[in-house]
Parts: sequence; C-alpha cells; structure tokens
Amino acid sequence: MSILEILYYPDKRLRKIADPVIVVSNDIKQIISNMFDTMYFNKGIGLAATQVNIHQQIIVVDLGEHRKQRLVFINPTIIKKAGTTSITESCLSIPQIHEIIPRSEKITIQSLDQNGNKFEMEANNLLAICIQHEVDHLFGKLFIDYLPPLKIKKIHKKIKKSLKLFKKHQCPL
Ligand code: GNR
Ligand code: NI
Repeated sequence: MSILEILYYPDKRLRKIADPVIVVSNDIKQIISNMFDTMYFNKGIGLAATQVNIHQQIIVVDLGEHRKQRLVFINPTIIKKAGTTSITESCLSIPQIHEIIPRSEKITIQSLDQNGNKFEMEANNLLAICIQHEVDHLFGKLFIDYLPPLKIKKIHKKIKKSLKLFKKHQCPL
C-alpha cells in the first residue's frame, strides 16, 4: 500500500506527454496498485499516471459505489467518439476548481488491460467523460484548457493567490 504524491497545477510536469508501456511488467503492476491506493485515498473516480509524476500511458478508474469496479487502461486510444455531453468536472491536480466541460457522449476505447491483453470497450455517460479526462492527462492536457482564455486566466490567478497564502502560512518568515 503506497499513496503517491499528486502533482498540482500549474506544475509543468502535468504537461508532459506519457510514453506507451512496452511490457506490462511487475513494476507496472506495482504502479497500478499504488495508483488505485492513491485514487481511493483522495476520493477520485479516476487517475492518470501523469498526475503522480509517472509519464507512462496508464489510467485507473473506479466509478463503483463501493469502490470495487476497478478498470485499468494501458496505452488507451479512443477510436470512436459520438454525441456531446457535459458535466461539472473536477480534477485531483486542480483542487477547488469545478467547471462544466464539453465532451463526447459515447466513446469506443482500445486498450491493454492489467495483464497486457488487448481489449475494446464502449463507454458512455460518466465513464466516457472520465476516460476522456484521463486520456487528456496522458497528453498533458487539463480540463481547464477547454475554457475560454479569460476564464483560464482567472483560475490561474485564484490558484496563484491561494498557493501564495499557503506558502506564507507554511513558513511565516
Ligand atoms: O475524481 C474525479 N472526478 C471527476 C469528476 C468529473 C469529471 C472527471 C473527474 S476525474 C477526477 C479525478 C482526476 O483528476 N482524474 O484525473
Ligand atoms: Ni484529473
């Protein structure tokens, strides 16, 4: 059981593009297990490896009410998108920010599972949104990138301000 440190916006490492996994080795399996621990600890419904400073194409998701519906996506590709939908999204890497983001309603995803086997699945609703949000992370993209520039500036300012306050209280010198 390991809880990994999450990177917070505007950390530049959130902008790195993840490399494909070549072999689903024991090391990768350990990373996946630690990612689930970290996601559950932080009460997230999904987590991309990028968010824990691991720049490989790995995503974990669990939308189950009792946190027992583990989904693992390695080297995922969204091969089909249809419709449009949106919900208020949040991100463990951008605390306190909640915004409505446009997404595809239904997607088909091709991926490897935790055993390195290829699979294809269709997703819609929250699962489709979550997968799109996580795949974006692997390409250095954040949900706030979809907002108009003025709104992004406002969010950036708000985060800078609270970061400054936080640092001041951490070391009041
Ligand atoms: O926990 C999360 N909730 C969430 C809600 C709406 C849309 C996307 C998400 S993903 C987020 C966890 C996270 O930051 N994953 O990258
Ligand atoms: Ni996120």
